[in-house]
Amino acid sequence: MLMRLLTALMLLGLTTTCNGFPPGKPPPKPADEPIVGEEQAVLTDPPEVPPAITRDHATKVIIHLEVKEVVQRLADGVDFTFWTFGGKVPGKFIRVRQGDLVEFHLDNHPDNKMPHNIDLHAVNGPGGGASASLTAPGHSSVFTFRVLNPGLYVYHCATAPVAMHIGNGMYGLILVEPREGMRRVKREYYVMQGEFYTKGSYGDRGLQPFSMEKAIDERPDYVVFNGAVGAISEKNPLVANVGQTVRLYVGNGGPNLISSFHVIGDIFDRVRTEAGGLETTDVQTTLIPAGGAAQVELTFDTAGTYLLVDHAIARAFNRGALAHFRVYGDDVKNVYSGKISDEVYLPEGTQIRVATGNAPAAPAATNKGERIEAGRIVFTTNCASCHQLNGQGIPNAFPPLAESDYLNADMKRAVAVVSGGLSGKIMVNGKEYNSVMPAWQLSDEDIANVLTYVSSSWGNKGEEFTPQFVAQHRVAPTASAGGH
Ligand code: HEC
Ligand SMILES: [Cu+2]
Repeated sequence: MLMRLLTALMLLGLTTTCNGFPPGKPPPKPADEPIVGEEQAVLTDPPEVPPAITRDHATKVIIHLEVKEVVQRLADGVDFTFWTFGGKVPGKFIRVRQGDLVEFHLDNHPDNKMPHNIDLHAVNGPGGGASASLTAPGHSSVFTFRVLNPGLYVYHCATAPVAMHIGNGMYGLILVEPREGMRRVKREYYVMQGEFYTKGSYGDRGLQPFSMEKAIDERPDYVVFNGAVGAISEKNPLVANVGQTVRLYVGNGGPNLISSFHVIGDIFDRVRTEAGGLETTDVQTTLIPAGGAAQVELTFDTAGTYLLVDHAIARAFNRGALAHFRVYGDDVKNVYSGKISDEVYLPEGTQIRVATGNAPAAPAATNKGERIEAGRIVFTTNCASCHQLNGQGIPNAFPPLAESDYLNADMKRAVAVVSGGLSGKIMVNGKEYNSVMPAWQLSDEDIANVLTYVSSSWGNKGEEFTPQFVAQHRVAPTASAGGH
């Protein structure tokens, strides 16, 4: 009986551990494991992750990480001076094995203006490396540490003012594989949230300086994944096939906000909460503290585009915390049918909803340039949620205002649409829309400004609408607003 059990165990490969330690003896403590050989770490930019570790022994891992201060895109038309670990935000992904001895070189590029350092949460030792690595521009510091705990750890700059260094993008992740290895999955990605505080508000163009005041007040203008609005966009999504298991290494650099990390349209099969040793299952939204991480695994069950968001939802739809995940393969209809039918639902007597709130009295525009500038603000606050900041609308739901033949054909009708609302079938650029646009309680001035802005943007005709013109052609909001 005992022999049979032993043979069965041997067949299963359970009598030799996969971490290379002989059976029958407790393995050495990670700090006491013999170091065999040395190697240069493979570091990757987001969203890539270095290859899994196949070694069954500890080694000396040499890491060179270069700090670079670079001007890069934060959003369309918006640049920012990022301080980076390796040229991108977040910084290079580092992957080591528990028991390894890391020889860390922090190189501060001579063109940089600031001293920097690094605090790795994977370090056991005061400051996590911070004081040992404080480095002036044009210098390089070296320190070593022994990797004792497995897990996924944030690293960040800890030079004063810390909120400024982290707030300029100085963070990344280091993965410590446990000695017994990790479950292999088909795909792995590196995603890290962080927020940005700029002098101007969301979308204000040009090179935006960092705002220390907003950082201290925790009032970010941008909350993004991988360093920019749209870093993981529809054009540049994460990808997988239906049925493949995907592991996401998700970090939150902060500096201040916590993330309610969620994937719209899928459930995390497994989550290592706070990237610790505890694995939990069937999670919808996982909380990632500032300076923390989570390791999530999911399998998409039907094809399509899924969205990664911070479910503190204004951040996703108004501040940039949105990423695209494209899943290829079959539409599995018994899992998800997709839209079966769509009709407008307007019960008898329903009025088109009128947006409430009094339009604030702003100083009147005195020329077309001022009108466009004022109209841009009216647009961002009242129209962009449906027609989108770039005027492209949303297919099948909100028509485009960009190069809109409907808009350009008739100025009076445009005034009627915005003042009185619109419902029923319309054709815009050859596509049919059959929906409802609410009437807007906006002043003549605001309607004139927003229509002048729209007309002067995205390839439209460039007409100027005056408040007098709006006053002549505005209509009262009614349910039949679409009839003119
Ligand atoms: C709640 C979503 C929503 C908001 C917000 C919104 N619209 Fe619309 N808009 C629509 C829909 C839906 C239609 C199409 C209605 C239909 O199918 O009859 C539309 C149609 C239009 C059209 C005519 C079609 C075209 O593409 O040219 C214009 C012009 C327009 N909107 C301008 C605006 C302006 C300006 C604002 C801001 C003051 C605004 N909309 C805010 C949903 C919205
Ligand atoms: Cu720094």
